[in-house]
Amino acid sequence: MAIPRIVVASALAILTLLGPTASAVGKAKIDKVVYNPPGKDTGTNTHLNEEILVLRNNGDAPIEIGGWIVESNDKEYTFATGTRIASDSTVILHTGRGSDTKRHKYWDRTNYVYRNKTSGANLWKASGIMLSLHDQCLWIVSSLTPNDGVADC
Ligand SMILES: [Ca+2]
Repeated sequence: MAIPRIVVASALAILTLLGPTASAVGKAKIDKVVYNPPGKDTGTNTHLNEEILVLRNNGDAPIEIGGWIVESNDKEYTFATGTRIASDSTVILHTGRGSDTKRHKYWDRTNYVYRNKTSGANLWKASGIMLSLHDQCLWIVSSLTPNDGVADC
């Protein structure tokens, strides 16, 4: 059991160093990543779209996320100009192809993004041309930790 605890401690240390310390109010954060949806990785568009990353805004005002980037496993998705997370709501990024709505965005990929092994996803905030690491979601997969393919962050 020692190794996973060390990894968790390191991950928390990284979050402490890099993550904002403000409360969740008014902050867009990664709420959940379904990095390994149930069933075999068949690569169908339906299954690709079950691989999701959920951004949550717990605040009382909408948050503009146009230009913000989700990055994982050397792959990047940039939210279109004008994208916003409504107050007390979520925006769900699906890996596969689809037509964007206010709450559901589609990466339009033909293969998976998130590793089914220990990995993570980063959310980069855009301020003009500057990008800063805004939030991070890490997941640990080992024979010692139960794994349902979902990272609650
Ligand atoms: Ca995956």
